[in-house]
Amino acid sequence: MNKSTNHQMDEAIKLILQYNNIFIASHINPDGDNIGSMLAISLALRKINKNVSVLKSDVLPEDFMFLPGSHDIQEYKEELGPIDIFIVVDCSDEDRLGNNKALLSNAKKVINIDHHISNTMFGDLNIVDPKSAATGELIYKLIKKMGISLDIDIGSNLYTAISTDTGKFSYESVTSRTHRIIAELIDIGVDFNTINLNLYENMSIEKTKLFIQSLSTLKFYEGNSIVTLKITKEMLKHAGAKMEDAEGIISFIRKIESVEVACVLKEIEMNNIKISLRSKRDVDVALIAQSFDGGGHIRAAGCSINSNIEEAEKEIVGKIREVVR
Ligand SMILES: [Mn+2]
Repeated sequence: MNKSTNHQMDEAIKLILQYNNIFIASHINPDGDNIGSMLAISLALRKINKNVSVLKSDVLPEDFMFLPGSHDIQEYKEELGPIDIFIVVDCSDEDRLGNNKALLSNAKKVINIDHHISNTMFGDLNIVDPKSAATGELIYKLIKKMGISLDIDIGSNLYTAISTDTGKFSYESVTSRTHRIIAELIDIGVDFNTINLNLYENMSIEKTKLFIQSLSTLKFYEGNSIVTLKITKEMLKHAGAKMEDAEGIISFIRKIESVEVACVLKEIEMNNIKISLRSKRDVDVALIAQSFDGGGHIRAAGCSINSNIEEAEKEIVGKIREVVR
């Protein structure tokens, strides 16, 4: 974290100490870093007697409902009172707040805490550090700097935030600092074994059935360096699954040894296909996604194509081929 980010954090602490009614919101399609960061800071601020409201901007995946504090997450309503400070975590731009975007203008002050390089700096204060492996690392630092003691509930949320955003501490973004934070969480007694069981060994039968069905659509191109997989509405119906159950299948097919680019096509509607892309070593999939008005990171990106799933597959494979060759 550089000097100016440090300064932003000091200013944020002053504001938090000065005001009482603090709102914290998730983003749309919330992930482990988003939910874990949000819950960790909310539990910490309650320890210093702040009036904290934790808001959801979208449906929360069931997988995270084991987290301490998760049952206090609610939808915004006016009865919650005035918004002194609105803290937004792991959210690269205002649109990711969904309906809660409107609250930005109701708040006296907005504190934006994130690690996406693409963050639009929409806050009054912006604690944005692309070098952090997870927003959870920044939340850890903020809590420590405020002198609030970590406990198992806060620690379990921080562990979840950092573990899920780093592929279980394996991505290039991980530093020795990441491991030192985790070491401290283990020292205070965070039950990482149970958390890992909840996060990673908890696949429903419906999801399992969806995986099995969708694997029959695997197709390989360019000497097995490109792989595609399709998930249709028909498959969901058959498996009794939801589209969110497709989460994780792309990292599974990227594991295939010859694969450089993995592509999953999801049929949201007949002529609305959502495409996820992952690469392993050389290909910048963000560039591929951008040519279909999508975006993302070098190793993980996405876009949409408005045609049927077969057509969409042809189009995206054509584009990937240009890059892989
Ligand atoms: Mn994150």
